[in-house]
Amino acid sequence: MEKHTGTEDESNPNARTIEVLKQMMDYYDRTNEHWKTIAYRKAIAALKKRTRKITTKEEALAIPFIGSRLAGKIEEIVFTNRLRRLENTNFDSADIALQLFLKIYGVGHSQASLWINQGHRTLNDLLTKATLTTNQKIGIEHIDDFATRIPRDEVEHHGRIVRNAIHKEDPAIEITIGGSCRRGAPDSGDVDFIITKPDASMETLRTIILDTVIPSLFQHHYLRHALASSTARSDGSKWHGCATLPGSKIWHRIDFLLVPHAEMGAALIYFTGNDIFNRSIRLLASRKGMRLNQRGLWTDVLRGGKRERMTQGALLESRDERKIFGLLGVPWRPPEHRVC
Ligand code: DCT
Ligand code: MG
Repeated sequence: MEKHTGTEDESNPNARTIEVLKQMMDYYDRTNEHWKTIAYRKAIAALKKRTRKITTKEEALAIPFIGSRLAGKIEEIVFTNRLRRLENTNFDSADIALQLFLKIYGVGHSQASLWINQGHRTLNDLLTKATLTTNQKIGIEHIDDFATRIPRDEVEHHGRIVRNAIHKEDPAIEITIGGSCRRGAPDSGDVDFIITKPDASMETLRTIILDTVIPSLFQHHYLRHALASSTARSDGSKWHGCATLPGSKIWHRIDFLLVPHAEMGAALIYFTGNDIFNRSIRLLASRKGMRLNQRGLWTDVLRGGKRERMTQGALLESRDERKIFGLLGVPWRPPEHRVC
């Protein structure tokens, strides 16, 4: 839980090795080679901590989490400035297509691999030969839009539009932009709206947002398409869609996350991220015999013989972000320092 702002440390003597290993890790991640991905992630984390350049296989082998094959690759990178295994993947047309298909909104490994196995290699193949859902078509047609980062001033413009529309219906509703924007990023991939209302039931909040605000934002041609929504949970809801700013043709992804006011602390931690920070703070909670999720920090998780969870545990805190840090025994970390 060290402070981290996510800026790459170019002064790290192993920066080039780490850069190449990351590309190799991304390849294994795409091809679903789970254990190799984990091995590379651990090796990269270990190398980042070194203050001296690791040049030989022997030196690499002395580092925890680095096995013989990976150590050989580190030596290869240092001596040749390249990695043959990585270059081979770049010539693999199926891998290139897989990388492309994984960029389509909502498309995961199983769908992308299915298309590859059916012989598709380009977006045009998909549009002309594959059977697509409406969302997949939208994802393909707007693949460049969704990949376009949203500058911070535009994120704020989205914020004003949504805030005005909501406050016209109910000024007591509170709106926070979470995700990368809350972490202070200069641009964002999407806009994550966290929406809550003190002293109101989720049913009330849902009715206002889903039945009134969203239809009105469609009418004003701000919202363009609904991608996904889940309203089944009695304790929260999400709505994912696309929106355009006035005068712009670029479709951006926006999410509305409806959160009970009593759970705002835990929800803020989760929806602020980043994803790696979330993973590490959850791991910390579980090491301390607690459990953190987007609804709260829990304790007394009773486990059975196979470590399966037998009870939910008792709620320790959910309303206050700072109290959750306190209960975990770590200093409060401002959102800007949650970039891992
Ligand atoms: N999140 C997470 N694990 C994931 C995905 C998301 O914990 N696998 C959490 C952390 C961030 C938050 O949800 C919003 O997710 P994104 O919008 O995907 O990420 P972001 O950090 O806002 O980055 P971006 O600028 O790309 O939107
Ligand atoms: Mg985001």
